[in-house]
Amino acid sequence: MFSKLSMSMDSQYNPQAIEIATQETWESEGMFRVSEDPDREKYYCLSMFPYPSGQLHMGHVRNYTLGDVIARQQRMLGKNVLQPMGWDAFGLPAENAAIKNKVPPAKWTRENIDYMRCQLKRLGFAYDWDRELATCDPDYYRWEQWLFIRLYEKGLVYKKTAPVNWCPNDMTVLANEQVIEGCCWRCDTPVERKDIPQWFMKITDYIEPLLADLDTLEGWPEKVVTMQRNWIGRSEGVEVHFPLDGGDGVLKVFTTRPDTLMGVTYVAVAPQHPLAQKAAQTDGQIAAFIDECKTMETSEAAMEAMEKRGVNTGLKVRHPVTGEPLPLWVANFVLMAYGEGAVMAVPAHDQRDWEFAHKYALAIKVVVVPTDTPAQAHLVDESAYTDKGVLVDSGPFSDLTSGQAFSAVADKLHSMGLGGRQVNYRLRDWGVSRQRYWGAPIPMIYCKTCGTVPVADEDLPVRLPDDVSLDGAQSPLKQLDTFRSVACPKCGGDAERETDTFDTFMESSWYFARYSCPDNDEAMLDARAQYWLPVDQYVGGVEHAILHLLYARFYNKLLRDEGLVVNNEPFTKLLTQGMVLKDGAKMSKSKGNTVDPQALVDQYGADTARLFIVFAAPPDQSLEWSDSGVEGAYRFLKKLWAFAYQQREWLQVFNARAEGATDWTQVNETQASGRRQVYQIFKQADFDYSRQQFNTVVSAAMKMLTVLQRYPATDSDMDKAVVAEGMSILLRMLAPITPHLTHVLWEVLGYGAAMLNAPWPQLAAEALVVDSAELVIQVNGKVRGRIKVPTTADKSQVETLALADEGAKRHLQGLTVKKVIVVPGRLVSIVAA
Ligand code: ANZ
Ligand code: ZN
Repeated sequence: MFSKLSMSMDSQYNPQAIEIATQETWESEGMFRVSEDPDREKYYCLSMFPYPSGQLHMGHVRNYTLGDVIARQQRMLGKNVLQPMGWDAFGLPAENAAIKNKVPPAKWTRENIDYMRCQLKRLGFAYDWDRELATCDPDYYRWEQWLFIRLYEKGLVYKKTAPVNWCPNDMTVLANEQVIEGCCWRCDTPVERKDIPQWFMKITDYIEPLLADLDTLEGWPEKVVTMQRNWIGRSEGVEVHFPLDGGDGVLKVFTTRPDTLMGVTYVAVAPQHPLAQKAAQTDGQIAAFIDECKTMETSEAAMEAMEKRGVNTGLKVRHPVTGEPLPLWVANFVLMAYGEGAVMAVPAHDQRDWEFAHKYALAIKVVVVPTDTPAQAHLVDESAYTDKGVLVDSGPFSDLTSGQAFSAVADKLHSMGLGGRQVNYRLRDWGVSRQRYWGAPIPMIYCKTCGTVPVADEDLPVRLPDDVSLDGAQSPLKQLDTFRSVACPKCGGDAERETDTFDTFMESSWYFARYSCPDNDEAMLDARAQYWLPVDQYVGGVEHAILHLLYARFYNKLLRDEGLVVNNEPFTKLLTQGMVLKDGAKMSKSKGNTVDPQALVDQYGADTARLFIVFAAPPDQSLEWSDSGVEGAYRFLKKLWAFAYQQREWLQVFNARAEGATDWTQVNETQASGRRQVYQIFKQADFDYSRQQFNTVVSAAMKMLTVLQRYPATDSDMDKAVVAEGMSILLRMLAPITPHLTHVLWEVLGYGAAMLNAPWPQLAAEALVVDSAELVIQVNGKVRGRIKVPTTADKSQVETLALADEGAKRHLQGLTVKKVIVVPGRLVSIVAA
């Protein structure tokens, strides 16, 4: 293979020169281009694609270095490796930049992509750039629009009203990031909740498979699986219907503690509950309370911490078993979005209900007592008794355990037609409408005659107009008549386009699949997807452990059910890399503790940057930035270069010799020992690669260089063979981490033209065999001699040999041996007095 590098070698390590030359070779030869090869095992390694914010930060460099190390090693292991890269290009920062700098989001984004692509190339990542995609490409998002229409036809997407953050001054919807401490980021007006119609994806239809398949994700960190499980939040409980007093209908509540049913003393509904809304129409106090709740934060943490407050509606419901009337309250701690938006309150056994009852002087009735100490019923004076136990004062359910009562109450309610068993999930359907400009248009049309009509397939993509000016308040699409006005695909009459755009999680949920066939203009995916998917290794930040990964898993199942992929899960293995810290804090612009990767590469080169990042911490742990660590990485590479330079002449000749393979049975002891050390180190490094603990691979490489430096080649061919072989293992071991330097050394030292395709070293088992071991002899704790013993020798043989050693004998003169301790393979310790 032709190479720009000649066989001559600079005495100095010059990273800039060799890295750029190497990158040009890779690029001109298209070495990272891959295609499907059914005869080879495929390996798809994917790192989470970046948002094109302007420049790479250190977190990106870490993420992409780890992915690249994995991809390159898999290639050396003989696999057909796909490693693509692209851009998560839609989103709010482009709009903000557009407002600030008066550049259209499309232009800003494209320029950032061009710059960041150069940065990635300079770091030497082995990407197949032919597959690059940006999610703002109409060729990309058209397929998302296409799929959305298929899902609409299947009933898997629907429209309903849902709350958004609303700025009453700017008259616009705000993204969560635009709400700063409850106020609008532009004008500081307090933000309100407003209900508007929005599109939803029925992720809840897939909730059970999304849960069940978590068990198949053996290659995922346990903590991520747990986070997903908690996010889905399955709970088994009972739905209870409380008939409304003096009216028809029932109030439905969801409870996980039906055993406490006989202890209910009031019921409470969320401020947005229809019953609360109805009561507010005739009662100003209730209306005012509901109004106050509008500006309340809805995060779980905020709910937990806030003061529990409410108002009595004056309405009553009937207890389903006793028929007793119970007051109906509106309370700020009841969430509209969970269960039925209503709770049966059991102040004796639920702490929130207990606090609320104390505050408003509501009745507290104990119905569960501890199984072992049933007399301790009074303990609800201090707080609620929330554990399970035995039922008391519970009519037909008295004396049952909580477990037995669960079934008995569920069955009883079921037989009365007033409820029954129910499973509830925390996970809601996925709202995908965003009232923003820089996103993929939602392909729907509203016609006065035909209602909601999807855009016809032949009219896809619905392109986002990019000649817009952003004034900062509303999305320009809302006023852009050329975009909005459209003929109805059904009747041809005047109609209007949907002006909302998709949540950007829509694009990032399926890019992994599109990389298999990014050039297909006829279909979303094709047979190539079946070859490459699932992704064998996904690498990214743990901050995406919940939403992105859940949506991508959901999308994968949608694609499967559309017949586009066959796998159930998108990512076989997941590596979540730790954060990059400086002075103990996460690197961030706001803290002013960032290190610019570009400056690092300019000063030391990409290999040093990569080596430091890999060496400084295990991949899943946080990494503390250290300038001296970077220096150390650079020094090591210089040392390796210098050693290679010293040995280059004989290595070139030796590697070019015609004799063929070395006959390793002819090694002498010194040579065997050198070779053994090399392989011992490699064995550990190889294992560390397999468990992705790359930091210790680097320490192994450092150790191996030290070993090779101790075995300088002489005129003996066998001496040379040991060093030449060791060097070839060392270079290959380092190749995935520092690909440029190893590429050059591999070639100039005469090992071959393309390190990229060099085979991964094989463990030579015979090299590890130890025939005899050298033991240290200590007399009363001091080293007095050394002996060679066969590895097969037993303890008493070793003892005899040690006591016969000249050095030991000299120091034992006149003493009596009291004890001999043998540490196999290491030492014999003689205690004498
Ligand atoms: C009565 C009860 C008695 C409850 C008791 C708990 C202890 P998980 O496990 O998260 O599913 N709940 C139900 N809907 C609610 C809503 N919309 N907003 C706030 N709280 C709601 O929680 C289920 C429990 O959370 C339910 O069980 C209900 O309180 C409350 F000793 O019902 B429980
Ligand atoms: Zn129409």
